Amino acid sequence: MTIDRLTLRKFLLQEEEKHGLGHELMMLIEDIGTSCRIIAHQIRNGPFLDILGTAETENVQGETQKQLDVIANDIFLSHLSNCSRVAALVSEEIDNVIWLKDTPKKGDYLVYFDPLDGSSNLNVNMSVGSIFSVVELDEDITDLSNDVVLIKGSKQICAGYALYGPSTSLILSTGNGVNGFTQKIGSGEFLLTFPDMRLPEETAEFAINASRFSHWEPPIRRYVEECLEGPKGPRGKSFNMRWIASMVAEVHRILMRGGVFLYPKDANNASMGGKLRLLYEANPMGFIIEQAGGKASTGRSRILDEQPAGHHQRISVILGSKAEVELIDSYHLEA
Ligand code: AHM
Ligand code: MG
Repeated sequence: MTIDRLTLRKFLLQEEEKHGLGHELMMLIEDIGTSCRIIAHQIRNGPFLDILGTAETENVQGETQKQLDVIANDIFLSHLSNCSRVAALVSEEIDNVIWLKDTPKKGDYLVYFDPLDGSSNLNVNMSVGSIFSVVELDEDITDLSNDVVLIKGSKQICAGYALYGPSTSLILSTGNGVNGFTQKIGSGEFLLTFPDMRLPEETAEFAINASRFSHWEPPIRRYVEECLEGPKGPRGKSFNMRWIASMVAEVHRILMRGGVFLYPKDANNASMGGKLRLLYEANPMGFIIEQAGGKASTGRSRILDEQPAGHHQRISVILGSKAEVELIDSYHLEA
C-alpha cells in the first residue's frame, strides 16, 4: 500500500501559507536538504570510494578530520552560498566565520552547521548526521568580525538535522513544532513521514558516555546512580541505557520514544567548558527538543539563553524529556 505523503517542498509551501514562512528561508531549507541528500549518497558510497578514513588534516579544535568531514563541509559550503539572504556561515570544520556578503543587512541569515557529526562512527558503519541552525540578523552590519555571530540560541528561526541511518531522515523546525521527513529510495525526495513530533514527558531511558564516570560532577553521578538502583531505589523503576556516540542518532531516538541525553561538563573537559559545541550542536538540538515539548539545559540554565563567548564555544548539554531534565537541574541547584 502506498501512502500519499507531502514532499518537503509542499510542506514548506503549507508553512508559508499557515505561518508566513519566508520564501528565501524556504529555498535555504531546500538547499540544506539537497546538501544532506548528497552527503547521504557519499556516505553510502564511502567504502567503494575509500573515503571513510582519516584525512591528512586537523580542524580548528585540533581533532583529526575524516575525509568525509571535509567532503560534507564542502557540500554544505557550496549549496548554502546559493541563497541570496545568507550573510555568513559558521562550520565546525572551519576556523573563522565565512562572510558571503560585504555589507550584510538586517534580515540576512547566519547559518551554523556541523556537516558530519559523530564521524568516528563512519568506519564502523554506524549512524552519523548533519546539524544546522539559522539565525536572522537584527541589524545592518558594518564590521565583519567573528563576534557578530555570537547570538543566543533563543533567536534561531530554524534548526534541524539529518540522520544517516538505515534510512536518511531530515528533522526540521521553523518554530512551529517539529516535523520529520524520510528520503525516498528512488526519487531521492524527502517525504513527510513523522508529522508533529512530540516527545514524552516521562521516560525510563538515559544516554551518557559512562566511561567518563570518574570525571562527573556530583549531580550527574547522583542522577545516574539513582537510575541504576532500579525499582528499589529512589526512582522506583528500572531504567535502560543507550550510547551510540552520535548526538544526532541519540537525539533522534529521544524524539521518537523519549529519554534524556547527557554530555555534561566534567573534570576532564571543564577547561574547554564541555565537549559539544554551543552554536552548531547544542543550540539547534536544544531548539528541536524544546519545539517537541522537551527541555534543554546546561544543568544550571537553559541552553538557548546562553550568551555565546566564541563561535566554537563548548558547553554542558542535558536534553530530552522534560521531567528528567528538570530533575537533573534540581540536583545541580541542591549541590
Ligand atoms: P564530533 O562533532 O567531533 O563528531 O563530536 C561530537 C560527538 C557527538 O555526536 C557524540 O555525542 C559525542 O561526540 C560522542 O563522544 P564520545 O566519543 O565521548 O562518546
Ligand atoms: Mg559534531
